Amino acid sequence: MKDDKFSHKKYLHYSYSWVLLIILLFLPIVSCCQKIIVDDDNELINLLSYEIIDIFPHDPAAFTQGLVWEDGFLYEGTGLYGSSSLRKVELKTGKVLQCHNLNDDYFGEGITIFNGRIYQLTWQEKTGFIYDKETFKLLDTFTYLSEGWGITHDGDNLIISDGSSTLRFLDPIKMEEVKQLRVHYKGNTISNLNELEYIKGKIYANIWQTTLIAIVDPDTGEVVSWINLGEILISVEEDSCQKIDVLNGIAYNEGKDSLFVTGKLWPKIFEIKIHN
Ligand SMILES: [Ca+2]
Repeated sequence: MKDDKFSHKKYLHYSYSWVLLIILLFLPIVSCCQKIIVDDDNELINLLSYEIIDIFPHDPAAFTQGLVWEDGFLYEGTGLYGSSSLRKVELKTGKVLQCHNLNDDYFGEGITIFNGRIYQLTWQEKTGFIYDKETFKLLDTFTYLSEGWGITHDGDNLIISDGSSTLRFLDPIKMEEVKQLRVHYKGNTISNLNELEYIKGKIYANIWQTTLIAIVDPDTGEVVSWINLGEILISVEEDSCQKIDVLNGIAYNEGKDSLFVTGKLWPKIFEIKIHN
């Protein structure tokens, strides 16, 4: 159905955006479906602080689903039926240097770059695409049983999220599942895991419909610390002339040990430095 262009995800956002904003302002530790343990001061335990070190333009029409930084360029996967794409983007200008549009039947999701190839998931089509990183030529496809949300890799395996609390590790050659990891925090299951980034031995995950990034131990599934980007979301809401969607997109800049973060339909990308 063409009505699917405004997907379930997007419909939910616009229906509840004001409610969510209030929740995020006053109860930053509560997401729509799960409670995250706080201490006596109502603060998240193991919450890391950060500073914004730079701000760059971002295509406000890009429904960001995947973000990677490599060789001085951003690579971005965008979603929505009819608007899904794979892009190579110039950081300082936001200019799209290279673009591959997906067929209208596919809702693009996360991307990762592994061994010179770009892997891109789709939401409910259970189909992944593998491209040559330089040419964006489609090299192969693969299938998986779950929905596709976020993807990254640890140098050995691809790591995929599907909106649940489970991360799936796939052998990048056979494309077979080799491990599942249930993400939890102080005994509580953490679901809605979305865009991913593997950074220095930990898995960073956007938690859909919140301003939180969970930092996950890949061996135990325990969330070892959190980042709350609520202040960034509020600043973008105040500055943007159009409706924006949720925070989504983490890319690691190894050269500066910094993160690029953005969101769906956000006009800006923020470079932040985490204080460990
Ligand atoms: Ca990423």
